[in-house]
Amino acid sequence: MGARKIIIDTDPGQDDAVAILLALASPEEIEVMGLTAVAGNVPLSLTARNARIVCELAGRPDVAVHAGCDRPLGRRLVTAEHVHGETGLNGPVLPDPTMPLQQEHGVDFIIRALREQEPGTVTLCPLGPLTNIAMALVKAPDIADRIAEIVLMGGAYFEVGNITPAAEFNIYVDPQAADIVFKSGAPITVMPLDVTHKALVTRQRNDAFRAIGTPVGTAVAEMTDFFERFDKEKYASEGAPLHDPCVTAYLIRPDLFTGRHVNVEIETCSELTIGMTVADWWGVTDRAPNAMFMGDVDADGFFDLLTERLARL
Ligand SMILES: [Ca+2]
Repeated sequence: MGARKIIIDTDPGQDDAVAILLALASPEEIEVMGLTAVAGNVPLSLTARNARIVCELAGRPDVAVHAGCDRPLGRRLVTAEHVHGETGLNGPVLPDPTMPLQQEHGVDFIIRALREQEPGTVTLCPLGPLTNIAMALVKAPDIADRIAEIVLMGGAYFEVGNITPAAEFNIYVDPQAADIVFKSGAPITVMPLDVTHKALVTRQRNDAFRAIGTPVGTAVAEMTDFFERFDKEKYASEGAPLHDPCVTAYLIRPDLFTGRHVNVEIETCSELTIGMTVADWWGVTDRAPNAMFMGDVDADGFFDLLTERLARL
């Protein structure tokens, strides 16, 4: 089996950066067709810049980076500088990117890539709010049947919310977009907080990144050091959750994750619970399953994979 063709849709974000690095370090399993930036953790001008910084850090200035949507479909943009810092990539000192941003809009790139490739061969990997993916589905409904799989980080069930008591950040920022994606009929695999809150960067795991001894290893250690300060205080946990790399790790080692194929619907109306991922984990409705909703990860296996692969860059 050849490498899976993927498009990473992203709002870097330190954990997005690690997810991208893991993908670029794994050419046997993953062929990165391009990156599309979206507004999320920080505004679009910064996420489009950060995506290029990460490609250059990986020694891959040839990767096509496209800017996508600069705001959610129907709501005011909410960002997360309080977690990720003013630039979104606070922690390491990294040079300004010199590689170009592509002229083509990220949404048009997604549509074109899905139409040009054989149906069922392109996987979308959203790591931020789902605005670009939803826009592509609205603009070109024919692509829904051509998507191999959407593997996304977002939502929560048992862990409930991290930006409001009921909602996870990516889904909360653009619940209308999430609603479109979950109703699209495309095969969906979800890495919710239930999984990512088990992928904690402990001191020992952070030391392992640093011990790689390369610019990538050092940068990843400094990135995870940075957001750890916020998360350790918030959750009183032994380390910060490394959310987005669960998506790219799944493409390499799906056996590290377990979950249930269930119905997931998005709350789009209630101001109290907007952005909540209502997952029918216990099968108490007759609503048809539309997503593989993950619930657990082999965290040691995940960090072993991450450290081994990052050392290649
Ligand atoms: Ca992200």
